[in-house]
Amino acid sequence: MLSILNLAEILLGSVADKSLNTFSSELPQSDAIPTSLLMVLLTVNELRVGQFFKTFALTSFFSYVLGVNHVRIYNFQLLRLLSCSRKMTAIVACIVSIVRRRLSLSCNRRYIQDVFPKDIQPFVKHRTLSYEDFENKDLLIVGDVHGCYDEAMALMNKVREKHGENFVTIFVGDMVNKGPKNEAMLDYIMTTKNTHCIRGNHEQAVLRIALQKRKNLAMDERWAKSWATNLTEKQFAFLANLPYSISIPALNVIVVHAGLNPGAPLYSQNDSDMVSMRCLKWVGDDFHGQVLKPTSKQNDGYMWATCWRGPQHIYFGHDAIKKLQTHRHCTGLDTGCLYGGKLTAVYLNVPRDLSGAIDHSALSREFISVDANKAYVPVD
Ligand SMILES: [Mn+2]
Repeated sequence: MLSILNLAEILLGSVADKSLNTFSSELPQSDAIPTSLLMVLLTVNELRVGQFFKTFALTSFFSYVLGVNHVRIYNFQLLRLLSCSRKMTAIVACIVSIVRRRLSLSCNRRYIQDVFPKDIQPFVKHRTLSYEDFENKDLLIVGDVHGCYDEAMALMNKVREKHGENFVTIFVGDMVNKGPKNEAMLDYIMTTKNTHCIRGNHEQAVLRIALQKRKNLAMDERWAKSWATNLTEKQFAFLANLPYSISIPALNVIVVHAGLNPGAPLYSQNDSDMVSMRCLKWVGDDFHGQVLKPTSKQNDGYMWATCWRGPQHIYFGHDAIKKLQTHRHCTGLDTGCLYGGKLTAVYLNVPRDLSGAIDHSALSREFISVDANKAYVPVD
């Protein structure tokens, strides 16, 4: 009996140790192990019911007085060495978890303030285009433009020549920044009818620069002369309200800039993942053991798009290195126009029957692309 419990203890300790390693890069997803469960593991070893209740009461008291809802203990073995009695173990556990909790909260807060301050968050994170939004129209989804305005106009003309004017356009994000004609592109997406845009990591970057300028905060040298420091109120408000995703239930399609975590529903996706993820890799989680978590690095684990099993088809950009990606349930449209590649769009032909309902059996799609005029920046 004792050895099994010891084993459980060691296993729990090792899972927790892994979570310590990933702590700095991941926001805590859950507060994991509740006090009572930990205390059971801590005391049941001794198999003394009286002692168990005493220790439980002591820890609960500390937790309550100090305002900690959940107590985490990261390494039982270490705590055992540090303290000579069960009471001491409970006290040390409380102190460790309180310190960790405080650190984690302040780290979280700093992270959120630095990366996604509320001034640049949209009112609606996930938009839905209803049937009425594109009634009797087709759908065009365009890859990462990065201010390559001339190529974008060439692409739109090519689409119009082939299919006429009867379509709704969605840009997958990174419409601006890094490229040659950012202002012109921004003006185009703000003023063109039937055009929707997703937020990409570069819209996010532009907003951050603009916000730093507005608040007279210290700015990175690289960005101090950026075009983004001259955004007007209207441009700022437009970019700040770009959603992270657009869903089109009638076509079973979601458009997002970088990707979605297949393990979470849309409303609980992490903001930074949606604009920057490329891969999924296994990492230790406090409570669930090994889970797949998004990472923005190239070739770190699995390509997220190969892990997405539907049912929706996801259109995304952000990954210029991999060029056009056509997976069963995902399509990657970033073909590196900025780097001298192509600007690619997909045209979804949406036929209607006589009653006006979408005829799903006759849906078809076509990739349309134009070559970049030149390589504007080297691949980084
Ligand atoms: Mn991007």
